[in-house]
Amino acid sequence: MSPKLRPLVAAMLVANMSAAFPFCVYANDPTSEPATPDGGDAVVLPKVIVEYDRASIAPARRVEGDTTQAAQAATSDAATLLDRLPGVSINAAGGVSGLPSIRGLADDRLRIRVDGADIVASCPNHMNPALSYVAPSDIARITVYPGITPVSQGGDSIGGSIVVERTPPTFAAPGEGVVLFGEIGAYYRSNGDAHGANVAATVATERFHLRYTGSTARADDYRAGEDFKTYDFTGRAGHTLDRDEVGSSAYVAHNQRLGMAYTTGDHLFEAAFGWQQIPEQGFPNQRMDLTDNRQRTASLRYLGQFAWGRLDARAYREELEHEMDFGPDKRYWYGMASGGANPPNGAGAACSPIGPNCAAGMPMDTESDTASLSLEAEIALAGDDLLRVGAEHRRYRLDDWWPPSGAMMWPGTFWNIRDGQRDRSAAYVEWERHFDARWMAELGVRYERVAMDAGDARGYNPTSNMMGSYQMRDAALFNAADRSRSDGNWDASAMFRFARDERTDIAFGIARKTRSPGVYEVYPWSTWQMAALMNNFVGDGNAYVGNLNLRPERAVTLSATFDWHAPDRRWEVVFTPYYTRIADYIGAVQWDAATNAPSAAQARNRFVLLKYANQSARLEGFDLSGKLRLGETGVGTFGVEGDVSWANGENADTGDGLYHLMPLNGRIALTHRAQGWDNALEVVGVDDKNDVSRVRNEIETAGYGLVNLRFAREWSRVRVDVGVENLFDRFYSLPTGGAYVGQGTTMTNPALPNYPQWGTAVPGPGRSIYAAIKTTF
Ligand SMILES: [Cu+2]
Repeated sequence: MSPKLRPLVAAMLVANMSAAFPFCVYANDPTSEPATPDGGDAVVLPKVIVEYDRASIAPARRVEGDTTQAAQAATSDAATLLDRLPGVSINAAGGVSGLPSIRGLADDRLRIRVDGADIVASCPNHMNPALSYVAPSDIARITVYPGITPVSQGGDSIGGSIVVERTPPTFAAPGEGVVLFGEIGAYYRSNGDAHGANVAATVATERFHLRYTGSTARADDYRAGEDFKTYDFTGRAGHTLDRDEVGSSAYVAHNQRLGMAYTTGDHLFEAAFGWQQIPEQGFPNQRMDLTDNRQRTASLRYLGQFAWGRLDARAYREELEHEMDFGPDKRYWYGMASGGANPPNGAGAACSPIGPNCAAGMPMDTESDTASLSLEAEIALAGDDLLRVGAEHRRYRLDDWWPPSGAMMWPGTFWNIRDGQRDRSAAYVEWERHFDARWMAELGVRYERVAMDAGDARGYNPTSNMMGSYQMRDAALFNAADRSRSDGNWDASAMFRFARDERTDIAFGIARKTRSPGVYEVYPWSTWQMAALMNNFVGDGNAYVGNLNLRPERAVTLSATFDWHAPDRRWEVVFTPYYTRIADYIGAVQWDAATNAPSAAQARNRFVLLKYANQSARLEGFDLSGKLRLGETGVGTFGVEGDVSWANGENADTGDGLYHLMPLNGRIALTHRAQGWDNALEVVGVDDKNDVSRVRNEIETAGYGLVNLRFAREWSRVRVDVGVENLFDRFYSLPTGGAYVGQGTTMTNPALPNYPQWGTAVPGPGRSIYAAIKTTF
């Protein structure tokens, strides 16, 4: 890293790159020599990339290098790579679709980009969030801006930003001719019998670069540390689950990508095509499972260096087809002909033909089409000062419909969102000012226009309110309402950094950030419990109805980061307190479908119907992290590192807790590095969770401690990772994993003796032994 740009905090998580992994050479050390694979073919990064490391006065955190390598062995979910960052936790969902949460704010409240492209989930359950589209093995670096975010990295979000970068293009060194290199990896994890493989191959000359990456991942249901339920049935004849088996947690995922690049002097042109397919992904905390997800992407980029500064232009196109239905652990046949509400042994019998008395599953289809353009110029000013100006446009179209399958889902198609639109146009200016050697500032302002619309709604049966579905009433109200909306949102941020002396850095700032509601918060129109249960992207098992009158959320965040360290970073302690106030926070109120008004009485300890509503909220907390090199011995270098995160949130209107907040938690690891070895013994501790969202009947969870062991050994061409997660097979409930609805009669809230019933949290995985091997060529 250049001294000027050295991130305040990032250094603590950045491990040294290994020369054996040419893919891990990054732009952030312009003084380093390009790595040489053992084949002797020199490969270099394009000059324009090497010199391009975005200045960040904000205390950004990075995950890259060995840290990424070790985590890749233990997970198939890219979100999990962030789990070790202080203040970041993962809201568990499907096996490759976890949702990162930064200081209690998650999902659409964060801006998440993969190679410059904004990706949002196109599914009423947000089953396909941004990080579900990138395999852990394909990630070179993740930068997280917690809390206060530079306006160039933020926009249409109130929490932090996550920037995921794949490996940048590499070229042959002058005179090397054509070089060919790559890597092959495979892994196995015992819990859930998870296994997968990945390959990357690059052909490059001095000017051209072609790289293919492919990966595949597959897992069965995972097991908790002990039994966590008292029933075995799944709703399917002849199929039961063990009581420690977490239903609907299996998955299969495939990713492929072809990238091309051409470089000449100070210019780089890139084009890439991506194919992702998830033919199966279960969700233990959703009533549906993913039965197919196909994403195709195309992207173009130009990066150029000029006398005046730098220009970065990108274009992106994404087409997505997403399908859901009940997976193998959930009841599929419904209706009187299948055995009705309480069939023998809880198993719905196959019936035919589909019609008023026989339903075959409940297909739900979503299609979206995204096109975006972005342009950023970084202009060098006097001294080291920089001015960044940028413009972005993103066009998003979405259809969400549920074909008829019988019983109440009959006779026509249910249109959940038809012709949905959400378009963003933004412009920003950011000034990076270097006052002197010790003081720096970054000041920015951003304007963003978010325009939304949706066409007419339609129930399965648009001429009936049968059996309390209110389909006719709700659709008529929705179709008579003005559904187009446009928000003009202003963001501003001011950050300062002060290098007090060689042992103390301080960063502090204030940011105002705005987020317009997403299509799934505004347009789902049906108060029918069954339909609303399907519109849930938080995994709490409740039923949600959209609100056409939602205003954008506006957050003001204050935070400071104190970084005390030895001049050589032999030890460091980093402490970040923060405070966020959110006006028009999008919360929810319990809703009475019969009167179509807020419920008069609050229901407790069961699944409920909720409608999104603007409220206000505040969040405060701190992240504390530290590390210490204990000493060099004959058998290697020992160190200790750890972090503690605490957050407290409150709905300022109702006094209720905020949903999905992690309780006090921390981890401490004893690390050992020796020639070729990189090992760690890690202890994770999480406190009881009893500060919950009562309006959602969020489940309280007990505190727990876990022990993990990791060993990595690296030779010139081979790296082996082995380890044990949850060494003592401890049982625990995930504090932000939502409600367990992974098996049984999930389409409705069934009466006993049927399941699932309210009150069981999704458990975390029991012991898993894993091994991964990678070889480069
Ligand atoms: Cu879905």
